[in-house]
Amino acid sequence: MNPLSLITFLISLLHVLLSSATAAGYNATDIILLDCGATSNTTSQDGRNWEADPHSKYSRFNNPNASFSSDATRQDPSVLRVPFLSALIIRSKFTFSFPVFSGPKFLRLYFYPETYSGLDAATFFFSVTANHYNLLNNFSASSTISALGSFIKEYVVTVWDGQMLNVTFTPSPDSFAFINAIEIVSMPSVLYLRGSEIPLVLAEGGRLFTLDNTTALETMYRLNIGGKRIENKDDTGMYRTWSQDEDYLVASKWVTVYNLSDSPIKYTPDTPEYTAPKDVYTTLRIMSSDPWLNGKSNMTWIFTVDAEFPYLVRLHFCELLDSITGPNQIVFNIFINNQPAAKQVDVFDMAGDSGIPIHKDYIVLTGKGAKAKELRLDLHPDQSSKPQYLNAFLNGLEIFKLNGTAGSLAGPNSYPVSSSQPRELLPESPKSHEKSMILPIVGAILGGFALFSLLLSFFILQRRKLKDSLSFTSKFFATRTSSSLPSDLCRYFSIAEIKAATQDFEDTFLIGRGGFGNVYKGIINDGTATIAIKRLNPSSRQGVREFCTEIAMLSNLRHRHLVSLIGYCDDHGEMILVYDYMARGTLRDYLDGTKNLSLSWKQRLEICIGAARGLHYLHGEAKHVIIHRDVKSSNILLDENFIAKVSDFGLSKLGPTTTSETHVSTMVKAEASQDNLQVLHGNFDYLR
Ligand SMILES: *[C@@H]1O[C@H](CO)[C@@H](O)[C@H](O)[C@H]1NC(C)=O
Ligand SMILES: *[C@@H]1O[C@H](CO)[C@@H](O)[C@H](O)[C@H]1NC(C)=O
Ligand SMILES: *[C@@H]1O[C@H](CO)[C@@H](O)[C@H](O)[C@H]1NC(C)=O
Ligand SMILES: *[C@@H]1O[C@H](CO)[C@@H](O)[C@H](O)[C@H]1NC(C)=O
Ligand SMILES: *[C@@H]1O[C@H](CO)[C@@H](O)[C@H](O)[C@H]1NC(C)=O
Ligand SMILES: *[C@@H]1O[C@H](CO)[C@@H](O)[C@H](O)[C@H]1NC(C)=O
Ligand SMILES: *[C@@H]1O[C@H](CO)[C@@H](O)[C@H](O)[C@H]1NC(C)=O
Ligand SMILES: *[C@@H]1O[C@H](CO)[C@@H](O)[C@H](O)[C@H]1NC(C)=O
Ligand SMILES: *[C@H]1O[C@H](CO)[C@@H](O)[C@H](O)[C@H]1NC(C)=O
Repeated sequence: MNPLSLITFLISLLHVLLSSATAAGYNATDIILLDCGATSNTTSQDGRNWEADPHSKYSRFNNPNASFSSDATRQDPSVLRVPFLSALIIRSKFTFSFPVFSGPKFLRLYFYPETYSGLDAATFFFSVTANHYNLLNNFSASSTISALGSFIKEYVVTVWDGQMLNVTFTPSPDSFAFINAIEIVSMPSVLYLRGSEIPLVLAEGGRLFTLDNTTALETMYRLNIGGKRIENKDDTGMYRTWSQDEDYLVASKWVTVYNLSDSPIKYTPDTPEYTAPKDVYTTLRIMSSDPWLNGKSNMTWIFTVDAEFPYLVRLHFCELLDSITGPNQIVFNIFINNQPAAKQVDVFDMAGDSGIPIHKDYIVLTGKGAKAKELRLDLHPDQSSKPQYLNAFLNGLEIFKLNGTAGSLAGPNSYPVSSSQPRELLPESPKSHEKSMILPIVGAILGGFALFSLLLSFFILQRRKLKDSLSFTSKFFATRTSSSLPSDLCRYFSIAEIKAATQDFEDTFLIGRGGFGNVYKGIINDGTATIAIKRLNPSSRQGVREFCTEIAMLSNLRHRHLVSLIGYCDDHGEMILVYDYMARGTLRDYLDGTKNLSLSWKQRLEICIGAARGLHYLHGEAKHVIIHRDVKSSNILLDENFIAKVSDFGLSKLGPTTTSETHVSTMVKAEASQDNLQVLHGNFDYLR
């Protein structure tokens, strides 16, 4: 080892040592973990100790008859026992008073709506306040989509000098309140509520909004864009959770770049180490390699929010790509709810170097009406500044709801729980008398197994390998010539490759047969990737049209709940489609008992919601609404984690270009039951 490399080695060792010593980034002054209803202290899976409160340290001023402890009657194995098993059931107004230092705090409320001592939490309605902020009003914990299991609501509330943090639960008349656990963690006072002026995104533009510590926040979304989920213990000391962004991304054809994890992150006084964990900055989502395509497209995320509240949108950026070494290489515009939020954003230029994280805050006001329930973020390359690459990227995102002028953060319950509205929400399903919004879909999908399956099933896929996306990225930064269509979206396979993958269509590789041909499992990339190969029967005239439809439709679609088309082959008169392999096969196999394994109700519900999300994506893409026309259980495939993927687009039609023309002919396939299909093809807005 020569002296220079020894020095480099020592410096990097020092760097590793220093960064692990300050890995937490922030040391909380207050951490209170209260496992409500528990009789003894407990430890959760993340290694934290939860305090039981049998002697009412925090709640001694309440009437002892106001509450009682109870364990959930049944607990789903996917729900953590600590702190979700036990709950405090509250009969009348009940206050916890937490002694904390002054300053902003994260207040996290843990809920698991189940049956407690014979009382079904689905029937509970209650309100929650924290000091003078109204957090929840006549809230039903079962009405949120996350009520499929347990969930956590996170708030930011500032406690003033000499105050306690009082959290009060008030049951609605003739009802109960409940709470499974309460977590309080302090945060740096300048993290979110800096008292600074933040650009207000408005049609007129130019106005500023002062966000200070008199306002309380509710966390709506916190995403590690293009990266993996970051668990609370891997946060910077504040126990925030960062989720993946796939479910909110509109066209997921954009590239994910990750494993830039060797690059050092240079934190600054403006973006100190506690702002976000390193993983947020080392992963990102970036547009395609094709400048022509990028110039015509937006990279878009859509979020469901409550109308009539202001929102704080924080975008995290960090330039780490090797090819970006100066300003004016990637410059883009940011739109929020179709209004320009920032023009000519050049991350390298703003940060001053690569590897320096920055974040940008915006305030958006939402008005009334259905449209206001959506918060839409668009990134679009800026052509006017003539950057070197026409591209845009994002590393992380946080969205908070701000309290209204009256100090309330309480929105309506997400689902109408009464029976008065389903008709309105499902205009195409006049025969539906179901009271719940979820039951019709369950019914439709379960009912789907009565339909006979004509089409083929094809199975699990392995996500395309990391190295593919990285080599692809370096490829597109290396060449700047624009091609007509991105070949990366749909790979061309030669018949020789297909034959190699299936040992010349050997029977042992056969995984399905159908009217249009056979489906084989195939192995490619030196045995590192498994694919599903659908070989259409060349004699089928119908097949030619469906072959083309499927390529045209699917090559442009990427969504967590749609089967991805990897490529095709039309060599030597063959018509072959190549998909991700779905390890668990079709939903139908589970419903009709072909597979000796039955799905839990939770899995069924998640599959229904997944399939609905996939269909919603098809229906919701503004430019080309796609009507599947053949939704049935044999066209819903399951990956190894039982994530539902809608498949088989051979019969799909492009719908109207605007959502206002709702009455296109969407004639469904012959044998299909009109009712089921209409329920599934109805308006899925409420599921988002
Ligand atoms: C947090 O506490 C640890 C141990 O007490 C200390 O080593 C570290 O420097 C502290 N970090 C910050 C950001 O204050
Ligand atoms: C439970 O935890 C609290 C706070 O950590 C502690 O004060 C108390 O002594 C513990 N109780 C038992 C029984 O260990
Ligand atoms: C609690 O309930 C019991 C029995 O119902 C009653 O005797 C008692 O007075 C109540 N205590 C209070 C403080 O209301
Ligand atoms: C609230 O913000 C003001 C101004 O930024 C600051 O002086 C004050 O200390 C903050 N109060 C608390 C309790 O954090
Ligand atoms: C709470 O919501 C339920 C269901 O929507 C409704 O029946 C009840 O009247 C509401 N209660 C109050 C106090 O608003
Ligand atoms: C919190 O509750 C305590 C006692 O229950 C009361 O003395 C105090 O004034 C309350 N503080 C606030 C900010 O409401
Ligand atoms: C990108 O988004 C903006 C704002 O939402 C919109 O005005 C523009 O038409 C979009 N561009 C494309 C190519 O979709
Ligand atoms: C939030 O509520 C507080 C107290 O009611 C109020 O002073 C503040 O202006 C509100 N914030 C916003 C953004 O309206
Ligand atoms: C990225 O690479 C590092 C080593 O360079 C490895 O430890 C880590 O697991 C990789 N991360 C991912 C997401 O593959």
